[in-house]
Amino acid sequence: MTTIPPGAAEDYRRDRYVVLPRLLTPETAARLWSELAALPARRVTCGHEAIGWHEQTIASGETHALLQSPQIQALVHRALDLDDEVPLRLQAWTSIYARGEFIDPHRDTTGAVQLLIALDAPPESNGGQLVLRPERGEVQLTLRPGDGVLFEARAIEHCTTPLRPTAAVPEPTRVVAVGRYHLPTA
Ligand SMILES: O=C(O)CCC(=O)C(=O)O
Ligand SMILES: [Fe+2]
Repeated sequence: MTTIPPGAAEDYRRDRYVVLPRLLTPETAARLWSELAALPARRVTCGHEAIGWHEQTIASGETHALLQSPQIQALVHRALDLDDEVPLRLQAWTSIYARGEFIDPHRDTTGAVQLLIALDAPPESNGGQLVLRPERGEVQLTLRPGDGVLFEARAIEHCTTPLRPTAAVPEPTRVVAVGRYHLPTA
């Protein structure tokens, strides 16, 4: 179901992130979101009402299976330079942003690596870009539904830009599925 470009793991090892355009088709992304949409969501805020979003835990189903698929597991193993036998523990959720919402600059505190897949995204003019600040420079990503990013979220500072209304899309929504892979604890 996934299309991973050759060299993705090597790119990750060099840059601590790699963009995976069309990891899923837009149709698959839309289908996964339509299945997840009914899950219970909890509101998360970081000190300010706009710095907030809704989160859903993904514990089973097609998106969970996708994040644990042999193709994705193999990518994570190669990216992290791990033997195939090393078990990875998956923690998965969606983040859902509405008009005005964003996540401010941070590094995540746990997990060896994160795979983020856009499931729903408004037109570029509505914002919602993912900004990565690796060691050098800054990367602004406008992820379309189905696009993925594998990144070392504990090392790379990242944030999103606020979703802003436009005449065409006054109530923009952005949804990402996130898989966080944990190494076994000793
Ligand atoms: O929504 C995004 O693109 C980033 C989400 C994120 O960084 C997080 O939930 O920790
Ligand atoms: Fe994060």
